[in-house]
Amino acid sequence: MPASVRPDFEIFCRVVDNYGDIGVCWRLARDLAARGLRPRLWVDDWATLLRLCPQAGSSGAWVSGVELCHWEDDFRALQPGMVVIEAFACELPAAQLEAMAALPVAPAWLNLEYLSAESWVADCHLLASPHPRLALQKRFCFPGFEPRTGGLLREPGLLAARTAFQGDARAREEWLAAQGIALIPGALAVSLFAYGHPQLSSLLGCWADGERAVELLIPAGRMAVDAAAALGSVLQPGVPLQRKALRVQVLPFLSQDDYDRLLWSCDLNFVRGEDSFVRAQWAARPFVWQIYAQQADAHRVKLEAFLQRYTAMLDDDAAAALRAFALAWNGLPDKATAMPQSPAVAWPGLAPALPRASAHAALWCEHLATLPDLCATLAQIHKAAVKS
Ligand code: TRH
Repeated sequence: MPASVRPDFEIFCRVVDNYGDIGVCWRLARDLAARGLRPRLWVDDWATLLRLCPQAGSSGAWVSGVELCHWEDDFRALQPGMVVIEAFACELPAAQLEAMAALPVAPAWLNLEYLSAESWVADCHLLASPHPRLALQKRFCFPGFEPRTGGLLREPGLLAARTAFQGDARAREEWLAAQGIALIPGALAVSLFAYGHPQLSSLLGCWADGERAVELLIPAGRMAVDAAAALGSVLQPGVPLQRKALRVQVLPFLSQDDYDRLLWSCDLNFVRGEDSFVRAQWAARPFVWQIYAQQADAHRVKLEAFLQRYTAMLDDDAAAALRAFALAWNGLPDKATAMPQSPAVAWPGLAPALPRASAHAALWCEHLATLPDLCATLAQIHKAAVKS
C-alpha cells in the first residue's frame, strides 16, 4: 500500500522495557488492519519489533496490512493519521505535533493508557486535555474491565477460534507436535512466561516431588534460562528434561498467534505484563499473573484491584488459593504477614483448586466478552473523526 495514503490510525510506541508496549501496539495495529482500517505503527526499537514480527524488514515495510516505520531521532512527520495514538504516554515528537496542528481539522489524538482494573479508570476514560500551545486536544483512552472503559483487545473471531481449537484434541496435538511437543496424558500442562522469581527452583522441586505429573512448557527467553540454571542443566527446544514428576520443555519464541495456541493448550498459564495477561484471559484457563513491578510496590494496588474483580464470583477457598499464589509469585506479602510466601508453599493450596479455577476462567472469559473491545472503541472514535 502506498505511504502517501493518509492512514486511519497512526500509533507511536516506545520500548521502555521488555516487549510489552510493542506487544500491545503490534496486536492493536494488526487488529485494526484486519477490520479494514489503515494503521501506521512507529516503533523506536526495531530489534524488539523484529522479535515479534520477523517479517518487518526495514522502515516503511507493510506486514499484515500495517505500515511499519522506524521512529528515529531525526523523525520527520508523514501525513498524520485521522486518529493519532500516543501509546503509554510516550510523548509525540514535536514535528508530529506541528504537522497535526497544521491540518485544517486536527486528528483525534489519544494517549493509550496501561491496562488497570482499578475503579477510577472508568471515570477517566476519554477525558480531554488541551495542548498548552497548539490547537490540539489529547484524550486519554483507558482499556479496562468495565463497560465505561475502552475495553480489551479482542479480535473478531478470536473466541470462536479458541473454542474450536480447544474442542479439537487432534488440532491441539498437531499444533504441539509442530512445536516438537507430545504431552504426557493426564499431566498438568503449564506454560511459563514471567520476569523471573528468586524461588523458581523450589517451585520446580515441588512439582518434581508432586504426585501429579507436570508438563512445563517454556518459550525461549529469560525463564528458559532461569529454569535451566535452577535445574542445573541445559534446556533446548526438542530435548525434554525429566525430573521425577516434572518434565520441562523449551519452545522457540512463538508468533503472537502461536503463543495464543500455547495458552489455549495448557491447563495453567503463567503470564506477565499486559498483553500475555489479557491473552491468558481469552484462553479461558486458570492463570497466574506476574505484574510489571514498580517502585515502592506501587503495582500491588493494581494487582489487588484485578484479583478482587477476578475472584469476586469464585468460591472463597479457591479465591484465597489463587490470591495467595499470585501474591507469592509477585513476591508480595499478604497483608497479615511481613514476608512474602514462597510459591512452593502456596502451591499445595492452589493445586486442588485448579478444577474450580478452570470452570471460573471460562465464566470470566464469557463475562469479558460482553464488554467493548478496544479496537471497536477506537473504530468509533475514527468514525467520528472522519465525520468532523
Ligand atoms: O513484555 P512484557 O513484560 O510487557 C510489559 C507490559 O506491557 C507492562 O505493562 C510494561 O510496563 C512493561 O512491559 C514495560 O509482557 P507482555 O505485555 O505480556 O508482552 C509480551 C509479548 O510477547 C506479548 O505480545 C506476547 C508476546 N509473546 C510472543 O509473541 N511469543 C512468545 O513466545 C511469548 C512468550 C510472548
